[in-house]
Amino acid sequence: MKVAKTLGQFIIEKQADHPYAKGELSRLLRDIGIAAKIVNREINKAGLMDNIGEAETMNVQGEQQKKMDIYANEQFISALQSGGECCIVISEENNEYINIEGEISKDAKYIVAIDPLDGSSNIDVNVSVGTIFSVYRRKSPEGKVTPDEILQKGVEQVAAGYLIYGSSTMLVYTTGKGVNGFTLDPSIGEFCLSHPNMRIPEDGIIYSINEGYYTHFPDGVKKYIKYCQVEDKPTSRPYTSRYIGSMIADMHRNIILGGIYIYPVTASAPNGKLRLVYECNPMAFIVEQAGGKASNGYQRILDLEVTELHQRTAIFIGSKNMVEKAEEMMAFFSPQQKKKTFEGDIVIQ
Ligand code: P6P
Repeated sequence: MKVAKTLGQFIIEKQADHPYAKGELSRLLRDIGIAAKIVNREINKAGLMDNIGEAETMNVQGEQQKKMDIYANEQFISALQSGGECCIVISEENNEYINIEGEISKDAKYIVAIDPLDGSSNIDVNVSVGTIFSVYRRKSPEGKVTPDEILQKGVEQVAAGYLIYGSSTMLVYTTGKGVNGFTLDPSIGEFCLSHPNMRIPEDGIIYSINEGYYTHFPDGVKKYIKYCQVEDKPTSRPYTSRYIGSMIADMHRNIILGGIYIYPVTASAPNGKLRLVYECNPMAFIVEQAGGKASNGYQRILDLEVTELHQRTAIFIGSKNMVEKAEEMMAFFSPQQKKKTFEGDIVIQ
Protein backbone atom coordinates (compact mmCIF):
# COMPACT_ATOMS: atom_id res chain seq x y z
CA MET A 1 0.00 0.00 0.00
CA LYS A 2 1.42 3.41 -1.00
CA VAL A 3 2.30 5.46 2.11
CA ALA A 4 0.58 8.85 1.93
CA LYS A 5 2.80 11.93 1.85
CA THR A 6 2.61 13.93 5.08
CA LEU A 7 2.12 17.70 5.17
CA GLY A 8 5.69 18.13 6.38
CA GLN A 9 7.14 16.06 3.53
CA PHE A 10 4.97 17.93 1.00
CA ILE A 11 5.97 21.38 2.30
CA ILE A 12 9.67 20.55 2.10
CA GLU A 13 9.21 19.08 -1.40
CA LYS A 14 7.46 22.29 -2.55
CA GLN A 15 9.91 24.61 -0.83
CA ALA A 16 11.75 24.98 -4.11
CA ASP A 17 8.63 26.81 -5.43
CA HIS A 18 9.63 29.76 -3.25
CA PRO A 19 13.27 30.65 -3.81
CA TYR A 20 12.97 33.63 -1.49
CA ALA A 21 11.71 31.50 1.37
CA LYS A 22 14.47 29.86 3.34
CA GLY A 23 12.02 27.57 5.10
CA GLU A 24 10.18 30.28 7.04
CA LEU A 25 6.87 29.83 5.17
CA SER A 26 7.22 26.08 5.55
CA ARG A 27 7.67 26.44 9.30
CA LEU A 28 4.72 28.85 9.50
CA LEU A 29 2.45 26.31 7.79
CA ARG A 30 3.76 23.64 10.15
CA ASP A 31 2.87 25.85 13.16
CA ILE A 32 -0.68 26.33 11.82
CA GLY A 33 -0.99 22.55 11.34
CA ILE A 34 0.03 21.94 14.97
CA ALA A 35 -2.60 24.36 16.33
CA ALA A 36 -5.20 22.79 14.04
CA LYS A 37 -4.57 19.33 15.53
CA ILE A 38 -5.04 20.72 19.05
CA VAL A 39 -8.26 22.55 18.12
CA ASN A 40 -9.50 19.45 16.30
CA ARG A 41 -8.97 17.36 19.42
CA GLU A 42 -11.12 19.73 21.50
CA ILE A 43 -13.85 20.03 18.86
CA ASN A 44 -14.09 16.24 18.66
CA LYS A 45 -14.79 16.18 22.41
CA ALA A 46 -17.21 19.13 22.28
CA GLY A 47 -20.20 18.28 24.41
CA LEU A 48 -18.21 15.99 26.69
CA MET A 49 -16.33 18.93 28.15
CA ASP A 50 -17.56 22.25 29.38
CA ASN A 51 -16.33 23.70 26.07
CA ILE A 52 -19.53 24.31 24.12
CA GLY A 53 -22.00 27.11 24.45
CA GLU A 54 -21.58 30.82 25.03
CA ALA A 55 -18.68 32.49 26.75
CA GLU A 56 -19.53 35.54 28.83
CA THR A 57 -17.82 37.80 26.27
CA MET A 58 -18.60 39.50 22.95
CA ASN A 59 -16.19 39.77 20.04
CA VAL A 60 -15.31 42.97 18.22
CA GLN A 61 -18.33 42.55 16.03
CA GLY A 62 -20.56 42.61 19.09
CA GLU A 63 -21.30 38.92 18.52
CA GLN A 64 -21.60 36.54 21.45
CA GLN A 65 -18.37 34.54 21.61
CA LYS A 66 -18.46 30.79 21.98
CA LYS A 67 -16.08 29.07 24.40
CA MET A 68 -14.50 27.28 21.44
CA ASP A 69 -13.95 30.61 19.59
CA ILE A 70 -11.74 31.78 22.43
CA TYR A 71 -9.98 28.44 22.80
CA ALA A 72 -9.19 28.19 19.08
CA ASN A 73 -7.98 31.80 18.98
CA GLU A 74 -5.61 31.17 21.88
CA GLN A 75 -4.23 27.99 20.30
CA PHE A 76 -3.46 29.57 16.92
CA ILE A 77 -1.91 32.70 18.43
CA SER A 78 0.19 30.59 20.80
CA ALA A 79 1.41 28.31 17.97
CA LEU A 80 2.33 31.35 15.84
CA GLN A 81 4.07 32.99 18.81
CA SER A 82 6.20 29.95 19.60
CA GLY A 83 6.92 29.26 15.92
CA GLY A 84 8.76 32.56 15.55
CA GLU A 85 7.91 33.13 11.85
CA CYS A 86 4.99 35.52 12.39
CA CYS A 87 5.25 39.09 13.71
CA ILE A 88 1.60 40.20 13.52
CA VAL A 89 -1.69 38.33 13.96
CA ILE A 90 -5.01 39.78 12.79
CA SER A 91 -7.88 37.80 14.30
CA GLU A 92 -11.66 38.01 14.11
CA GLU A 93 -11.62 37.62 17.89
CA ASN A 94 -9.37 40.62 18.57
CA ASN A 95 -10.29 44.26 17.93
CA GLU A 96 -6.70 45.37 17.25
CA TYR A 97 -3.94 43.43 15.53
CA ILE A 98 -1.60 41.52 17.83
CA ASN A 99 2.11 42.36 17.77
CA ILE A 100 3.93 39.11 18.44
CA GLU A 101 6.62 40.42 20.74
CA GLY A 102 9.61 38.38 21.70
CA GLU A 103 13.14 37.49 20.81
CA ILE A 104 12.31 34.65 18.39
CA SER A 105 9.81 36.77 16.44
CA LYS A 106 11.85 39.96 16.15
CA ASP A 107 12.99 39.18 12.56
CA ALA A 108 9.76 37.43 11.58
CA LYS A 109 8.59 38.41 8.12
CA TYR A 110 5.01 37.12 7.99
CA ILE A 111 1.66 38.58 8.94
CA VAL A 112 -1.20 36.10 9.55
CA ALA A 113 -4.89 36.96 9.42
CA ILE A 114 -7.17 34.33 10.90
CA ASP A 115 -10.78 33.43 11.58
CA PRO A 116 -10.00 30.87 14.29
CA LEU A 117 -13.38 29.17 14.21
CA ASP A 118 -15.84 30.11 11.47
CA GLY A 119 -19.41 28.98 12.03
CA SER A 120 -18.74 28.15 15.68
CA SER A 121 -22.44 28.40 16.57
CA ASN A 122 -22.76 25.10 14.68
CA ILE A 123 -20.53 23.22 17.13
CA ASP A 124 -23.35 22.90 19.65
CA VAL A 125 -25.37 21.02 17.02
CA ASN A 126 -22.44 18.97 15.63
CA VAL A 127 -22.23 20.65 12.23
CA SER A 128 -18.82 21.02 10.53
CA VAL A 129 -16.93 24.23 11.31
CA GLY A 130 -13.59 25.59 10.15
CA THR A 131 -10.55 27.81 10.56
CA ILE A 132 -9.53 30.22 7.79
CA PHE A 133 -6.06 31.77 7.49
CA SER A 134 -4.24 34.18 5.22
CA VAL A 135 -0.49 34.91 5.08
CA TYR A 136 1.22 38.12 3.92
CA ARG A 137 4.90 39.06 3.86
CA ARG A 138 6.05 42.24 5.55
CA LYS A 139 6.82 44.95 2.98
CA SER A 140 9.85 46.20 4.90
CA PRO A 141 11.50 43.40 6.87
CA GLU A 142 13.04 45.82 9.36
CA GLY A 143 11.51 48.30 11.76
CA LYS A 144 8.05 48.81 13.15
CA VAL A 145 5.11 47.33 11.23
CA THR A 146 3.26 50.09 9.35
CA PRO A 147 -0.49 50.32 8.65
CA ASP A 148 0.00 49.67 4.91
CA GLU A 149 1.64 46.36 5.84
CA ILE A 150 -1.41 45.41 7.90
CA LEU A 151 -4.03 46.41 5.34
CA GLN A 152 -2.65 44.67 2.28
CA LYS A 153 -4.94 43.74 -0.60
CA GLY A 154 -5.87 40.08 -1.06
CA VAL A 155 -3.79 39.93 -4.22
CA GLU A 156 -0.68 40.35 -2.00
CA GLN A 157 -1.25 37.09 -0.11
CA VAL A 158 1.62 34.57 -0.18
CA ALA A 159 -0.47 31.74 1.25
CA ALA A 160 -4.03 31.00 2.35
CA GLY A 161 -5.85 27.97 3.65
CA TYR A 162 -8.65 26.53 5.68
CA LEU A 163 -9.24 23.69 8.11
CA ILE A 164 -12.57 21.88 8.06
CA TYR A 165 -13.39 19.96 11.25
CA GLY A 166 -15.96 17.61 9.76
CA SER A 167 -16.51 13.88 9.28
CA SER A 168 -12.76 13.99 8.76
CA THR A 169 -10.46 16.91 9.50
CA MET A 170 -8.81 18.46 6.46
CA LEU A 171 -6.27 21.19 5.79
CA VAL A 172 -6.57 22.79 2.35
CA TYR A 173 -4.07 25.46 1.34
CA THR A 174 -2.33 27.29 -1.49
CA THR A 175 0.93 29.20 -1.75
CA GLY A 176 0.01 30.43 -5.23
CA LYS A 177 1.00 27.22 -7.02
CA GLY A 178 -2.32 25.37 -6.97
CA VAL A 179 -4.43 23.98 -4.12
CA ASN A 180 -3.75 20.79 -2.15
CA GLY A 181 -5.82 19.03 0.50
CA PHE A 182 -4.55 16.99 3.44
CA THR A 183 -6.62 14.70 5.65
CA LEU A 184 -5.68 14.22 9.32
CA ASP A 185 -4.84 10.59 10.08
CA PRO A 186 -5.60 10.45 13.83
CA SER A 187 -3.73 7.14 14.15
CA ILE A 188 -0.42 8.89 13.41
CA GLY A 189 -1.44 12.50 14.17
CA GLU A 190 -0.33 13.66 10.72
CA PHE A 191 -2.06 15.53 7.90
CA CYS A 192 -1.60 13.32 4.82
CA LEU A 193 -1.96 14.39 1.17
CA SER A 194 -5.41 13.16 0.10
CA HIS A 195 -6.58 15.74 -2.50
CA PRO A 196 -3.61 16.76 -4.69
CA ASN A 197 -4.10 19.69 -7.11
CA MET A 198 -7.73 20.46 -6.24
CA ARG A 199 -9.73 22.05 -9.08
CA ILE A 200 -13.23 23.50 -8.82
CA PRO A 201 -15.46 22.54 -11.79
CA GLU A 202 -16.18 25.55 -14.04
CA ASP A 203 -19.88 24.71 -13.80
CA GLY A 204 -21.97 23.34 -10.97
CA ILE A 205 -25.56 22.68 -9.97
CA ILE A 206 -25.37 23.77 -6.31
CA TYR A 207 -26.18 27.25 -5.07
CA SER A 208 -25.61 28.20 -1.43
CA ILE A 209 -27.40 31.27 -0.03
CA ASN A 210 -29.64 31.98 2.96
CA GLU A 211 -32.95 32.43 1.12
CA GLY A 212 -34.57 33.49 4.38
CA TYR A 213 -33.34 36.99 3.57
CA TYR A 214 -34.81 36.90 0.05
CA THR A 215 -36.96 40.00 0.40
CA HIS A 216 -33.88 42.01 1.45
CA PHE A 217 -31.61 40.87 -1.39
CA PRO A 218 -30.57 43.17 -4.27
CA ASP A 219 -32.69 42.57 -7.41
CA GLY A 220 -29.69 40.98 -9.17
CA VAL A 221 -29.48 38.30 -6.46
CA LYS A 222 -33.24 37.68 -6.57
CA LYS A 223 -33.04 37.25 -10.37
CA TYR A 224 -30.09 34.87 -10.03
CA ILE A 225 -31.95 32.73 -7.47
CA LYS A 226 -34.93 32.52 -9.84
CA TYR A 227 -32.50 31.64 -12.68
CA CYS A 228 -31.21 28.72 -10.55
CA GLN A 229 -34.79 27.52 -9.92
CA VAL A 230 -36.11 27.58 -13.50
CA GLU A 231 -36.45 24.22 -15.34
CA ASP A 232 -33.96 24.13 -18.24
CA LYS A 233 -32.51 20.71 -19.10
CA PRO A 234 -29.63 21.88 -21.35
CA THR A 235 -28.18 23.87 -18.41
CA SER A 236 -29.05 21.19 -15.81
CA ARG A 237 -31.52 23.50 -14.08
CA PRO A 238 -33.17 23.69 -11.63
CA TYR A 239 -30.01 23.63 -9.52
CA THR A 240 -29.92 22.25 -5.98
CA SER A 241 -30.01 24.59 -2.98
CA ARG A 242 -27.55 23.58 -0.25
CA TYR A 243 -26.86 25.99 2.64
CA ILE A 244 -25.30 24.62 5.83
CA GLY A 245 -24.79 27.91 7.68
CA SER A 246 -21.08 27.20 7.94
CA MET A 247 -19.25 28.81 5.03
CA ILE A 248 -16.29 26.45 5.20
CA ALA A 249 -18.56 23.41 4.93
CA ASP A 250 -20.49 24.93 2.01
CA MET A 251 -17.30 26.10 0.29
CA HIS A 252 -15.42 22.81 0.71
CA ARG A 253 -18.32 20.89 -0.85
CA ASN A 254 -18.64 23.44 -3.66
CA ILE A 255 -14.90 23.31 -4.45
CA ILE A 256 -15.07 19.53 -4.81
CA LEU A 257 -18.46 19.24 -6.59
CA GLY A 258 -18.84 22.67 -8.18
CA GLY A 259 -21.21 25.36 -6.97
CA ILE A 260 -21.61 28.97 -5.89
CA TYR A 261 -21.77 30.48 -2.39
CA ILE A 262 -23.34 33.92 -2.12
CA TYR A 263 -23.55 36.19 0.91
CA PRO A 264 -24.81 39.49 -0.58
CA VAL A 265 -25.63 42.74 1.13
CA THR A 266 -28.90 42.52 3.09
CA ALA A 267 -30.94 44.93 5.20
CA SER A 268 -29.17 43.74 8.36
CA ALA A 269 -25.76 43.54 6.64
CA PRO A 270 -25.60 46.58 4.30
CA ASN A 271 -21.90 45.89 3.59
CA GLY A 272 -22.30 42.10 3.59
CA LYS A 273 -21.68 39.86 6.61
CA LEU A 274 -18.40 38.12 5.83
CA ARG A 275 -15.11 39.85 6.57
CA LEU A 276 -12.71 40.69 3.78
CA VAL A 277 -9.34 40.23 5.50
CA TYR A 278 -9.67 36.84 7.20
CA GLU A 279 -12.62 35.17 5.46
CA CYS A 280 -13.17 36.43 1.88
CA ASN A 281 -9.59 37.15 0.78
CA PRO A 282 -8.18 33.76 1.81
CA MET A 283 -11.15 31.87 0.36
CA ALA A 284 -10.92 33.93 -2.86
CA PHE A 285 -7.19 33.14 -3.21
CA ILE A 286 -7.85 29.42 -2.76
CA VAL A 287 -10.83 29.34 -5.15
CA GLU A 288 -9.00 31.31 -7.85
CA GLN A 289 -6.00 28.99 -7.52
CA ALA A 290 -8.42 26.07 -8.00
CA GLY A 291 -9.80 27.66 -11.20
CA GLY A 292 -12.85 29.41 -9.74
CA LYS A 293 -13.85 33.04 -9.25
CA ALA A 294 -14.66 35.36 -6.35
CA SER A 295 -16.17 38.85 -6.47
CA ASN A 296 -18.37 41.20 -4.52
CA GLY A 297 -20.84 40.99 -7.39
CA TYR A 298 -18.95 43.60 -9.37
CA GLN A 299 -15.23 43.58 -8.52
CA ARG A 300 -12.68 40.82 -7.90
CA ILE A 301 -12.42 40.21 -4.15
CA LEU A 302 -8.60 40.08 -4.26
CA ASP A 303 -8.45 43.58 -5.78
CA LEU A 304 -10.67 45.26 -3.17
CA GLU A 305 -9.06 48.08 -1.17
CA VAL A 306 -8.56 47.09 2.47
CA THR A 307 -9.35 50.07 4.69
CA GLU A 308 -9.95 48.44 8.07
CA LEU A 309 -9.16 45.14 9.81
CA HIS A 310 -12.76 43.95 10.21
CA GLN A 311 -14.33 45.40 7.09
CA ARG A 312 -17.10 43.36 5.51
CA THR A 313 -17.92 42.63 1.89
CA ALA A 314 -20.57 40.90 -0.18
CA ILE A 315 -19.19 37.72 -1.74
CA PHE A 316 -20.08 35.61 -4.80
CA ILE A 317 -17.57 32.73 -4.88
CA GLY A 318 -17.21 29.36 -6.57
CA SER A 319 -17.46 27.84 -10.05
CA LYS A 320 -16.28 30.38 -12.63
CA ASN A 321 -19.31 30.20 -14.97
CA MET A 322 -21.80 30.35 -12.07
CA VAL A 323 -20.14 33.44 -10.57
CA GLU A 324 -20.05 35.11 -14.00
CA LYS A 325 -23.79 34.44 -14.52
CA ALA A 326 -24.55 35.97 -11.10
CA GLU A 327 -22.33 38.98 -11.92
CA GLU A 328 -24.23 39.39 -15.20
CA MET A 329 -27.51 39.57 -13.25
CA MET A 330 -26.01 42.02 -10.76
CA ALA A 331 -24.76 44.29 -13.54
CA PHE A 332 -28.15 44.30 -15.27
CA PHE A 333 -30.59 44.33 -12.34
CA SER A 334 -28.50 45.92 -9.57
CA PRO A 335 -26.06 48.18 -11.41
CA GLN A 336 -23.21 49.27 -9.19
CA GLN A 337 -24.06 52.60 -7.60
CA LYS A 338 -21.66 55.27 -8.76
CA LYS A 339 -21.71 58.68 -7.13
CA LYS A 340 -19.55 61.74 -7.44
CA THR A 341 -17.68 62.81 -4.31
CA PHE A 342 -17.38 66.53 -3.72
CA GLU A 343 -13.89 66.33 -5.35
CA GLY A 344 -15.64 65.08 -8.45
CA ASP A 345 -14.22 61.52 -8.16
CA ILE A 346 -16.45 58.59 -9.02
CA VAL A 347 -17.03 56.43 -5.93
CA ILE A 348 -18.40 52.92 -6.40
CA GLN A 349 -20.78 51.78 -3.68
P1 P6P B 1 -26.49 33.49 8.25
C1 P6P B 1 -21.06 31.84 10.16
O1 P6P B 1 -21.44 32.78 11.16
C2 P6P B 1 -20.91 32.62 8.87
O2 P6P B 1 -19.91 33.57 9.01
C3 P6P B 1 -20.62 31.67 7.71
O3 P6P B 1 -19.82 30.61 8.06
C4 P6P B 1 -22.02 31.24 7.29
O4 P6P B 1 -22.10 30.84 5.93
C5 P6P B 1 -22.83 32.51 7.53
O5 P6P B 1 -22.14 33.26 8.54
C6 P6P B 1 -24.22 32.20 8.04
O6 P6P B 1 -24.88 33.45 8.20
O7 P6P B 1 -26.82 34.97 8.28
O8 P6P B 1 -26.99 32.82 6.97
O9 P6P B 1 -26.89 32.72 9.48
